[in-house]
Amino acid sequence: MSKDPRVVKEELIQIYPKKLRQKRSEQIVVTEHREDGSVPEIRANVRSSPGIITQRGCTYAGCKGVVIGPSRDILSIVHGPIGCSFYAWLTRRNQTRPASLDDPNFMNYCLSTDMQEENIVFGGEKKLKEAVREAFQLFNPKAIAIFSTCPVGLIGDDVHAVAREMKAELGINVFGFSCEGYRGVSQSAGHHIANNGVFKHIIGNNETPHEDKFKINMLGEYNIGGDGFVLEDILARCGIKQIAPFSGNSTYDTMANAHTADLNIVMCHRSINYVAEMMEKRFGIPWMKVNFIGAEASAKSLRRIAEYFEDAELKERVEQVIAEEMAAVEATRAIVKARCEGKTAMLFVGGSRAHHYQQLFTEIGMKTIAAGYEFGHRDDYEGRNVLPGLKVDADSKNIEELEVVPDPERYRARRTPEQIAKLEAMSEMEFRDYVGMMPEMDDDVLVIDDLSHHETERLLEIYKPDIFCAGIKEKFGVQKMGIPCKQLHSYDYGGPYAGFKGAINFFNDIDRMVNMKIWSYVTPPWETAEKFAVVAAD
Ligand code: CFM
Repeated sequence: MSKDPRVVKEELIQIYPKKLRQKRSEQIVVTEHREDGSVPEIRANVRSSPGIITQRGCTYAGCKGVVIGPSRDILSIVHGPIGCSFYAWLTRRNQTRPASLDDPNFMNYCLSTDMQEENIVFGGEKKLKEAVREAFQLFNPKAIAIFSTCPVGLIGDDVHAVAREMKAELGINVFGFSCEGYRGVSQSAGHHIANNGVFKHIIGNNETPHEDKFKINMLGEYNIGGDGFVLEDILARCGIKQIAPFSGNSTYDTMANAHTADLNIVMCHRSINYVAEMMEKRFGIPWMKVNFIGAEASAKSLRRIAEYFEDAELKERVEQVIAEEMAAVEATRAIVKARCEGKTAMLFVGGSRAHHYQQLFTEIGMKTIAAGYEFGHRDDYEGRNVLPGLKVDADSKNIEELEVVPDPERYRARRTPEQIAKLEAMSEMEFRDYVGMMPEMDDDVLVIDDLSHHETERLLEIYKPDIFCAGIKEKFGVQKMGIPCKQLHSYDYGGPYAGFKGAINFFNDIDRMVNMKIWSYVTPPWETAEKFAVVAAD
């Protein structure tokens, strides 16, 4: 059948009932750069349709698993049935490195109130209080975070009241999250709820000063497979002090101290842009989007940071680090590119990686032929310039928007509007902006929001890409069709993939996957269905 993306789009959705067909038709677009500089409008951040088999996760996953979970000394208690805790236990590869063996690290634990029918009927607040007291006695943490699961919202337990009471009783920071799984349409709502909590209950609580000249926070970096370790090393060698990572390899104190930095750099826009915005309003810290996925992208991001600080010595050191790292990158890239050039990739990941990883494929000559987010919003696809025109629907209204005003004592504009304008004019450095995925893609490529399983199968059959990037839920279904599937959430137990050393790892891993002969020996299940039927009948 035709591989024309417009024809394929119709093919993907023709099986659906009329109403769903219309909806999916708005969630699937073909890229184009229009004369006025715009890209096509996509429908995103709306509910998944029942029965469609989405890749998405829930709001609780976005709050507990993604944003707060990676902070090693905040003790997480899940208020809900045991399954919610068990299935979130050690399932994301956010690594952490305590300074010593005596330092608290709760990441391996799985704490739950283990709600039973009795608690559903008579309420679970008493059980939650007992759990908080018990956890405090056992672990003596600085902070305890309480996460609500679906039944908590349904029966109306007030986790915030419990948190306030326990905070007063125990004398440590205790805070709760109304992040019931159903609260939003996806993980994305959980990110927003977590951002609000981090801002309200953590940032600004630690006034430790730092003498360093160049102080930044790294937002939206979760240290999957050790990515954060690679970036910490690069920044340190450049002489840039990272006050707080949000939240890979972080602690309560580092995040509480974040307001002392002079710049926020944002890796994953989707999961943490709210914190960046709120910190600018309250403390006067500007933010800019960076990307450390891809060697060239990493070099560009480092140069942007150096330009922001307008320091000749820093710029020199940054150039030195880039030069040191690039030699090894180029050596591997030349070998891998010769073997991978012209091959094709599809990327369907959460909210950032489907964009960022296109860069790594481009660097080895591979072409992205379809991409999409599980839960990205229109600004992640089209750029933040669409934000003023976005309609806020009932599902988004469900999530609190914090009113943020300048802190009367601690607000200090790190740069004047004139300095910002000058920096923006000097290079392509933009503040408070994210251009989005589509403007950086080639024309005539399929972009699909909240890809369904049916669409995945049809895409694979029609295009037969050399590699499909997604998660564990998709992986084995895809590989049974004879196509290697790279997990871009967990990295298939590999990585790190960030920065320069990460790029080398990625190039080598992709080379192995796309050039492995074994895939050509796999017969897709539908071609063997008859054979199986005969065997079964015998
Ligand atoms: Fe940001 Fe992430 Fe992502 Fe994300 Fe995620 Fe993740 Fe992801 Mo999985 S924070 S949006 S909610 S970059 S866990 S580290 S890989 S879906 S693309």
